[in-house]
Amino acid sequence: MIKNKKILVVGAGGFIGGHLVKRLLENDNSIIASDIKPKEYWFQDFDNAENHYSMDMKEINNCRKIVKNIDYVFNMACNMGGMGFIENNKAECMQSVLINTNLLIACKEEGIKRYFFSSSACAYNKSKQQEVFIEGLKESDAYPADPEDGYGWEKLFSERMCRHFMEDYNIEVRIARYHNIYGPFGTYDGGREKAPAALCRKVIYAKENNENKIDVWGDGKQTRSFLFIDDCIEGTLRLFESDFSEPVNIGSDEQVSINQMIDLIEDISKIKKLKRDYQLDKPKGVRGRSSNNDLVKKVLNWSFKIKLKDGLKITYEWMNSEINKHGSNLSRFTKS
Ligand code: GKE
Repeated sequence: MIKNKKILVVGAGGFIGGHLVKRLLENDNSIIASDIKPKEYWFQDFDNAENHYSMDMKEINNCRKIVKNIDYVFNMACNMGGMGFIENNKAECMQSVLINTNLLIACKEEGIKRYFFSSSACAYNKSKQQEVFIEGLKESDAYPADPEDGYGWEKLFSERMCRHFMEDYNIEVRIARYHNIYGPFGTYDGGREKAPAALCRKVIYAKENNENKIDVWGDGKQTRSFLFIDDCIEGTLRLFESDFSEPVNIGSDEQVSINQMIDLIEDISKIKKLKRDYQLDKPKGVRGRSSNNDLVKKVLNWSFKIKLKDGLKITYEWMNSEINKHGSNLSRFTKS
């Protein structure tokens, strides 16, 4: 794994960015960490990194200021959230294109050797995700282009921007298409939370308040695969060190319906079976999605390890202790 390098992590105050900084610090790297969020909203904040709070990388001057004497850059920053956020904030999501573009320009000017871009399964063509159980999405399924409106278009466009900076200016790029990453230090309330955290939260509240039902968006039959954060970081670092510069899935191929995931969470919480109030008017996204991991196995000789039930248990226990600490107040993980 990368050692003794000077690395810039943009979006370091976010969920994946925070875990990445932790791991890179453990490997004796020197970390410059930046995020648009003020200090109090960083999910994780390490004293032994050089932290830049409230720094907006949509401003090219901020990119130019911070991309100095750096070996590698990880762009983990974008305005994002679960379906509830991305379906209702398309213009906001698309503006993240400025972060990637300005960072790449600054990297080109400074002669940065290698650059990582965090893309998403939302880049895949929607027509391949219309059935409940689908074959896992292969990297080639992003084209012909018809990604998720707003957020997915930004990701697909930015992937191509990376590719052309590599072709024209020799910046080595690495691009991961993440498939619904979850785990401790993720957003679980406030509107940006994704399904694993949202449903753990609902079950925790039902248990604490002796309620017998929860709200579920959609009919519960829609499917996804979810990747635990530790696998995400491992895959990210392996990809970064590989010589593969095309987009690669970093995801799980353990495809489950939302109903099956709720069953797992109920088992973890030891609550009796809850009634499910299916809300068909809520944001649902694609009907079925999973990751095909043939390419990642081939180019990295690696695939995810942590089963959904084990990752959910860790996540549930972490959230339970956070909710006990904060009560019904919104957590600090709610700010963009
Ligand atoms: N967020 C949320 N909250 N989703 C719920 C809930 C709930 O309380 N109840 C059921 N769902 C359903 C949603 O309607 C959707 O069909 C499914 O769970 C997954 O929702 P999600 O986790 O919010 O987001 P998606 O997997 O559809 O999309 C996410 O994909 C990632 C990449 O795979 C995106 O929002 C991005 O976070 C990311 O790109």
